[in-house]
Amino acid sequence: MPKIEVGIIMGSQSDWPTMKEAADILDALEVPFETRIVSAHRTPDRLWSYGAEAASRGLKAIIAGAGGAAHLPGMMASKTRVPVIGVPVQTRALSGVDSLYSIVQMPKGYPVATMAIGSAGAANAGLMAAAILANSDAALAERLDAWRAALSASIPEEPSDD
Ligand code: RP5
Repeated sequence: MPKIEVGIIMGSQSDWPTMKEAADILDALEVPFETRIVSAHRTPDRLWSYGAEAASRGLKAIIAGAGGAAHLPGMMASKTRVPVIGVPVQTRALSGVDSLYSIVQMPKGYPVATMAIGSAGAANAGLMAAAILANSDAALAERLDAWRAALSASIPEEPSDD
């Protein structure tokens, strides 16, 4: 069984289409991960136990996505020293600016590494988690370097009409 070192958590099933972008990146980089629905408001006890056990279970990074009054990443950061990467999920009412502001303005002492709103933010969260793990995993560092080089090589030098 591969060791799970990244947790992807989200406030609701409705966040999964966004958070799947993080999962897809981790799959591509062969980083084992787990996924859980953990809501700050609807399942606070689940949030607390996930945070309490995260470090002792060997998690090295937690990607936390939520929308609206998005307290999940910040509350998780208050409960564990495992780095928390926050993903503001885009909302219908306020386009995700509500999620962003809820996640980014943490008080001094409890950081959340906050990504962009929506799917780009979720994909970048996967890359950020992989980069954290790559500091102590040479094979993963090579895969991440190759992934970045391939992205760079896919960008044409000139625009086209096609
Ligand atoms: C948040 O409320 C979730 O993270 C989700 O983005 C938002 C809406 O949740 P649902 O009403 O779709 O379950 O807690």
